[in-house]
Amino acid sequence: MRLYVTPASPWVRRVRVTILELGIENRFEFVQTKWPHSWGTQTVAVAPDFAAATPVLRIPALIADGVTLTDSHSICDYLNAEFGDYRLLAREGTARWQALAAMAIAGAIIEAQIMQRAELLRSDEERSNDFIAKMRDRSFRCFADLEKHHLPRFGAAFELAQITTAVACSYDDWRYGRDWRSSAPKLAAWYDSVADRPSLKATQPAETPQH
Ligand SMILES: N[C@@H](CCC(=O)N[C@@H](CS)C(=O)NCC(=O)O)C(=O)O
Repeated sequence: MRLYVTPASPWVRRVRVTILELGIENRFEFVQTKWPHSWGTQTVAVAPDFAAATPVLRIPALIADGVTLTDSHSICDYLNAEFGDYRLLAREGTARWQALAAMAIAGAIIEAQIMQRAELLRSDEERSNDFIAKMRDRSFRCFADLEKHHLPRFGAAFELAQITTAVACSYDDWRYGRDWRSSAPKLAAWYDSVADRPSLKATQPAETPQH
């Protein structure tokens, strides 16, 4: 399978952590993509093989046996079903819906973090501080909600809802260094307790090459 990646993307990271947690990294060719900072507002030039793989032109994108998947949700779902025997996300029932509910909140944080990033890459004249504040508020609200409604259900297994949550926490620390922990101190303690897992250590974010 071929997976298009960057080192900075939290969406890519949740897929890479999933791969490591499933122990299937040997099955992948990881293709690094490059992104000039103009990606925030413009269609940027990409390698022909990446353009051929995905009309969305976003990462992650997975070319698997007989199927191309162009977002992290479907990729994680696919890997969990095809290679994980549903151990990172229940196949059905209440456990599945609770995990999806938690993932929707953690995913909303990641989405807000990335939208904020794109906004910050705009020129000074174009940038909206209102929009940045809105994205920050959404992130912090969702961190607090994860703590209140979803953290109490986290079990011993480091499954997809926990992977997505840990990636959101880590990205905030790495990209913004802001105080989300005051909104969710118990979530912060949980994150600190999982941050040393090999799958997270091996996928620490780093700046994406621009050229
Ligand atoms: N919902 C998608 C979001 C993917 C996404 O937004 N990826 C970003 C990088 S973090 C991207 O490729 N941005 C480039 C662009 O929007 O042009 C997923 O879960 O994979």
